[in-house]
Amino acid sequence: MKRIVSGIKPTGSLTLGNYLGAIKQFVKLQQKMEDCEFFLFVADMHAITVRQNPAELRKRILDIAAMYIACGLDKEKTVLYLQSEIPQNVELGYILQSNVYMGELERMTQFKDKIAKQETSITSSLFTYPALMAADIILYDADYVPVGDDQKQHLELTRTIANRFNNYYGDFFTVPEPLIPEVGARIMDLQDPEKKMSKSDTANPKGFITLFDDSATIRRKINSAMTDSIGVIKFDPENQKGLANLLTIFASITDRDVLDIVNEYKDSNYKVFKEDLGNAIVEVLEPIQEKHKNLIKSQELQDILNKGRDIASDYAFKKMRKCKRKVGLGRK
Ligand code: ATP
Ligand code: LTN
Repeated sequence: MKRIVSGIKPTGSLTLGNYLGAIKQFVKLQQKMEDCEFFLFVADMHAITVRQNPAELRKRILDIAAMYIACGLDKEKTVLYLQSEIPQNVELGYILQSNVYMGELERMTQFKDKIAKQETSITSSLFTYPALMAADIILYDADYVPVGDDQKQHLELTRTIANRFNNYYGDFFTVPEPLIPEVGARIMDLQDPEKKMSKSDTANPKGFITLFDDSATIRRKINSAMTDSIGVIKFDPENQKGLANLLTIFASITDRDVLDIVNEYKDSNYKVFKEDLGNAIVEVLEPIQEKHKNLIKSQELQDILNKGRDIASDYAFKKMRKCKRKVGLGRK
């Protein structure tokens, strides 16, 4: 049986970008690939690579866990867990740090972008982040890793690290394949379509829609999304970046073809188009929010996380015991 592994960091409220680029893909894959096992986790260890308020972090961890289920993942078929509850993730992360080079980590664009924004107080864990991410994946012998476009480079490095380990110590880890959606892999900021919609970018809340925004807020943010003065509805990511992003969101959230939507609105105007898009988003998010509200305080969610932790832990424990033996650590 093939295994699919992916995670999301609790660094802020989940955005529409996280939903369309990642969670919605998980749900689709689960429906399509029936013979696959799904290991999905909340990457809480990754969140503390930048300062987090402990109470807020704990709340967001559960928010994300509940959101996975509220968005339609099948709780029976999903092994759902918190990264920090499986100590072997960090243990393997350390071994992989010893199998990745400074030069490789320095080339990571996510790291370069984050230091460009943050300027001071860069933690060493932010730098070594890709080694822990590689561990999250190869510890469970993932065959596939569904992620948004921004994670492509990290996945390539994961493959490099896994191959390097296998070449030196003998075949041991499965080398994973990324799965990047055709539409929705890179949702852009609503106010600045040059940059990715990001949940930790709290400076401009009008730039992103969170999965917790109420209907009025969603409609307002879509209505004020940046477009252009051309005024014609067509898909032109070169010259109409903002509109192209909105068309992508529309296509992805409704599972329609971009060109089909362009055709429907080609004689219409931005105002009508935005109103319909706002409604389409609300229609999808409202029931998700309702489910999330019921789950968040439930024993059911705790039970799902306990079960997920036990299954993941069992696999991780066995794999790590063998891994240490391969590397020559310990006494036997
Ligand atoms: P941060 O802003 O803290 O860096 P993030 O939202 O970019 O967070 P994650 O929470 O780690 O990053 O992302 C979880 C998943 O969502 C990943 O698979 C990532 O590729 C995907 N994702 C994040 N932002 C977008 C986006 N704007 N468009 C499409 N997919 C996205
Ligand atoms: N690095 C990712 C989140 C992440 C992840 C993973 C994704 C951590 N570990 C393992 C897939 C598989 C991010 O920043 N978006």
